[in-house]
Amino acid sequence: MANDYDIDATELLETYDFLMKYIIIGEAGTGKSCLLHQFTHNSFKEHSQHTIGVEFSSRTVKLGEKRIKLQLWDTAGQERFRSVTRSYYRGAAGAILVYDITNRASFLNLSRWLADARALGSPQLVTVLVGNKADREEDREVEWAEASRWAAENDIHFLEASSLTGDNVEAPFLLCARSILLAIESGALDPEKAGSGVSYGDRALRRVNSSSRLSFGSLSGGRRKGGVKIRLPGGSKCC
Ligand SMILES: Nc1nc2c(ncn2[C@@H]2O[C@H](COP(=O)(O)OP(=O)(O)O)[C@@H](O)[C@H]2O)c(=O)[nH]1
Ligand SMILES: [Mg+2]
Repeated sequence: MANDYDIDATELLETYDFLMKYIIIGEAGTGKSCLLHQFTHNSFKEHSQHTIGVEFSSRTVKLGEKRIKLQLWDTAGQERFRSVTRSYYRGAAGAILVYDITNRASFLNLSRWLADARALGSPQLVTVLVGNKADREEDREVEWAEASRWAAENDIHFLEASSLTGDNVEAPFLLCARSILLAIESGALDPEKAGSGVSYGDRALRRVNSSSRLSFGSLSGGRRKGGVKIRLPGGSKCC
């Protein structure tokens, strides 16, 4: 409680328009954790260990004028964790489905992963297929055209990436967010509906009251352009 009004500039920058839940799925060893690490830290994760159950991270991205906070759930690909990881699929808005272009078995199992995600995720789940380890062209076992065809047949997006070099690592996350935003704009997805995997962010301060150490003046001096709506405890807004 003591920190309830401790709102600082960092927290202000953390405000967003939408919060979207993503799951990262696919066989063990395909590079899911490395992909995520490259996306959130801009570096290759050396000595990546098998993920135990589920690990969480997040990153806020900007699409046009919208700030979107991505909640990223990295799941273990191993069979023995399946019942644990599946429970995190619930209500996901986006799925990053990863296979390894140098491992044909990881590609052949994709249907199972996709079926699980579709069964448990949001009804409007947006899936992006990522053929990872594109830097290992000489060891390729899955042709781009074959994967692209499979993705089209299953109505999902597709691209190849390398968590090692960072090539195309941001693209699947942004592509997914863009599709979800389009679904919201077209009315197909309602963020206020439970289980949609998306919620509205509060691009303003939630915990402002008379004892707040942050004055409205420091808001207008901040980096954000345009008016900032502040939700007061009573539910009324001011700008
Ligand atoms: N060459 C190459 N190796 C990768 C890439 N991504 C991951 N790896 C390696 O693949 C192995 C498994 O990676 P990890 O992220 O733990 O896989 P996960 O089980 O799917 O989370 C590790 O040895 C990584 O160093 C990549 O893009 N290129
Ligand atoms: Mg992992």
